[in-house]
Amino acid sequence: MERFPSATALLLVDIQNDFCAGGALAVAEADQIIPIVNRLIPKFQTIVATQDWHPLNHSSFKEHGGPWPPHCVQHSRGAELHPGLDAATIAFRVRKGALPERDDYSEFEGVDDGGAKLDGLLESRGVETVYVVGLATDYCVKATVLDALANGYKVFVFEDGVKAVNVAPGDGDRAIEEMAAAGAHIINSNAVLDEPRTNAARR
Ligand code: VGL
Ligand code: ZN
Repeated sequence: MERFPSATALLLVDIQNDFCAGGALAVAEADQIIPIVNRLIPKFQTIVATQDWHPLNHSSFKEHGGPWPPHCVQHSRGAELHPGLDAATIAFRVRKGALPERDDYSEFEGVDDGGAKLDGLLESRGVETVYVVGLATDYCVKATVLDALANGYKVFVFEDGVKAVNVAPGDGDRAIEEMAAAGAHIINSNAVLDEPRTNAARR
């Protein structure tokens, strides 16, 4: 099976229990991306997984004046990556949102366990192109994609590998349009996965 070169990264944005079914901030249909992401993972040599990673007193939580229910609390089960994710080949793990007073949606604000920032980690592998999947389309995916473009990366977003919160109906669709307008390529996972060969499709 052909893989992308190591200079092409797959970014798994916040695929965490709290954003999936039964989670504190469950995103509709979030679990549907898991099998798609697991089919994409073997295609990449450089995989980065990110986590929303909030302290209990985070300012984005309703009881502290923010818009969200408490979610992705540091070291909680809700903050763990979805257990269905094939996580063995993840090269870097980046966490963001750890400061109580500010809410970071972009993973470019995140750091790994050693304090290294996402941009530096990608640079260490010579990454120039990023493919993006994850949660949520209208928040962390969008902010991360716009930052990636601003930082000079070539960016692809799998439209079937992202799901939106849709606080207002259409937020997810508008986020996709915004990312495309900024220069992101919006593609379907079929574009990089081997097409299932049915008799009907082969003539
Ligand atoms: C996110 C809402 C609150 C996200 C994080 O990962 O998209 N959304 N915190
Ligand atoms: Zn959050």
